[in-house]
Amino acid sequence: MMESALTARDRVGVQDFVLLENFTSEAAFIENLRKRFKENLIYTYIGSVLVSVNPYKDLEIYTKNHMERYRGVNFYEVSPHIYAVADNSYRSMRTERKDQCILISGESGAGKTEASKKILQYYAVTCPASEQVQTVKDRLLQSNPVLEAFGNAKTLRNDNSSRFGKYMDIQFDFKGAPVGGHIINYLLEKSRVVHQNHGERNFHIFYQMMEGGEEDLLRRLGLERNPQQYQYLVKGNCPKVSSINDRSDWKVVRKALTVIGFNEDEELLNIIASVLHLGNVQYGGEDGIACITSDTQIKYLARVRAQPAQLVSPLNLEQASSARDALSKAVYGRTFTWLVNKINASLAYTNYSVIGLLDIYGFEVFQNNSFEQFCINYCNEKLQQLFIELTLKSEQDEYEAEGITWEPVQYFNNKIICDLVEEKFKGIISILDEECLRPGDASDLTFLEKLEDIVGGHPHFITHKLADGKTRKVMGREEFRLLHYAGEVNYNINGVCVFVVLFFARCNKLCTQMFVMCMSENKILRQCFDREELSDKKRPETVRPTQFKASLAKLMEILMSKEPSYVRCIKPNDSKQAARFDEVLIRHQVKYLGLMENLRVRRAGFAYRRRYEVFLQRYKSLCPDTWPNWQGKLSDGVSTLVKHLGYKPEEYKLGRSKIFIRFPKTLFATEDALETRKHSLAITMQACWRGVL
Ligand code: AD9
Ligand code: MG
Repeated sequence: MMESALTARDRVGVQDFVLLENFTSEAAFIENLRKRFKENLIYTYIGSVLVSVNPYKDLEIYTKNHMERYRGVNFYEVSPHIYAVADNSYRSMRTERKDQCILISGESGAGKTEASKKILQYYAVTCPASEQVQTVKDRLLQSNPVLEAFGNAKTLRNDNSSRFGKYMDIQFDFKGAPVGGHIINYLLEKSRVVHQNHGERNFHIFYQMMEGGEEDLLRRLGLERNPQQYQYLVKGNCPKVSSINDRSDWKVVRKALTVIGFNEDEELLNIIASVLHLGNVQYGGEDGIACITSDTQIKYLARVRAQPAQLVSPLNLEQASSARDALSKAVYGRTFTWLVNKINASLAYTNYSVIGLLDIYGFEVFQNNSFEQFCINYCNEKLQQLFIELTLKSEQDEYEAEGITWEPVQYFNNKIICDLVEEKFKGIISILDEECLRPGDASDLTFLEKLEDIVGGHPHFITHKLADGKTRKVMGREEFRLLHYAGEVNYNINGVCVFVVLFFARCNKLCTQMFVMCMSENKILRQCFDREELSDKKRPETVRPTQFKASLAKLMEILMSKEPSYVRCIKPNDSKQAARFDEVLIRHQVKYLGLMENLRVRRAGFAYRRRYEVFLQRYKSLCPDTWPNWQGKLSDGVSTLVKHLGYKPEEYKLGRSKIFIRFPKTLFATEDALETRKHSLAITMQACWRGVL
């Protein structure tokens, strides 16, 4: 027996949360997600925002046929899909000549990177291509395995976790063909180079090289085919991962490097090997002064220009090991940035129309949160602010400006938290920066004291000190808590700021100089560390927080200049299993992603709005009174047009300069009418031509 439409909806839920009857209920929201997830329907809209739940299994929904199905069709006519978002952005870019960006967010393992790859593949397959364009497409696609090898790692949450943030511009020519690209990387998790938690790994490239590297390559690099031999690879005690084939991935990466046009492979691998050797450098020594005791490593490191004696530095054992690790991190981090620049050069970017893809780490809350999490969460705070700016607030502001009645939606504006972090002189980053550069007795604790002095009274900042001078027992003395828009996070300041930043910068410089001297044969390294920086003329790299703040501000600027689309990714469970819907975990993410708030605004607002002249220009041919040209006031023209089209009063509103349409279906009907007219016009034209010929 056939299922009725009603029972079908009961079974699979609604494909746009806007259609939920009880749209303010979180339980109804989650129930809808659950129903759809059970049916393998992983995508659902909130208006134009796509919500995606990671299926943790391969679904047959990414074939070429699927891509064709989404090409050039209206957003709401087909079932929700990442391809619909990709296509919608592409068409808006083409028809409205406005740069686009697609912001993908969600926590680790939620499917952000997979989503961004699917979008890229969609463009690679569906956009027009010439031979030259094919090369760019290949390079765009091949940049992924390379960056993933160097920037992704197995973590407890995700076997292929991106340990850096990525913004990628895909650039299109006037025919709509992808002709270039540009990548910006953010905050590579460099600490992973020297330390991994139990059950986690270092970056993939180390294991790929060790598993897949040819015998003579490994011999030249002085490496043994055994990760357990290397201090930097043993900490997580996890050399093999069942879902990863390092050997075949190695082949993929080598091929990708060729496609991108690399000819410095060996030098690049030399650096990777050097980092491993560096990790095995042992220190010994008397009188508390460190000197290197491991000759073999130095032989490969130095090749051998400098004598081992030259590498003795006036540091004690602990300082020497810390300096060595700081150096390894610096070398790896800069090589990564060099790699990104190299890929960018191969993508030959110039400024046409652009679609940007942002795949950036979601909110992170661990047992122990350090400076790394602070930066990541600050970034998410900024992205939320952008979301609020661009959708919630601007939507309300626009209705107000247009004189359209609007029921105000209550929402939490997280600007107050962004200010707490980034305000000049008074924000956490400024305070940290100042404390780092202060000579004398600066330490982690003086930093915390300064924080207490300056931002202690802020409603989103808490330490162990209570206002009445007593202490808050549940909090340690070396941490502060931020009340983020998404929830509370305690940050440990131990070693986070002054020590790491200042101390490492100082002794790092000494070692860096020596290292670069030793490795001066290596072109890549020579480009990574410029001479001036090493010669004490430049300020040391003490200002990482400020640099990060500046790069985020720049990112916000880039995003603000574009029309955004949003993909919100959700992880269904913590065990990477298919078909397991962990309600507690999902509810948490719905909250952190601000989805309920988003839904309330969408439901209260209008689906579509356009300036009168744009609307009239596009649809005037559908009404004899507005065709070919409307001579009167624009608003009267639009009013005449929509009345002719049979719009009902509840379906639209006319503002000062724009028309607002409440439901997508109204607009689709108008679009369809336009298509029909074009089609019949084309047939008439053909008939005429035939007549002429
Ligand atoms: V992290 O913040 O980089 O740690 P992501 O990027 O959000 O994280 P990722 O895209 O890497 O997560 O997805 C994690 C894993 O989930 C993938 O390796 C796939 O095994 C799985 N996944 C994600 N999306 C899909 C999908 N659409 N279909 C099938 C998927 N599997
Ligand atoms: Mg990722």
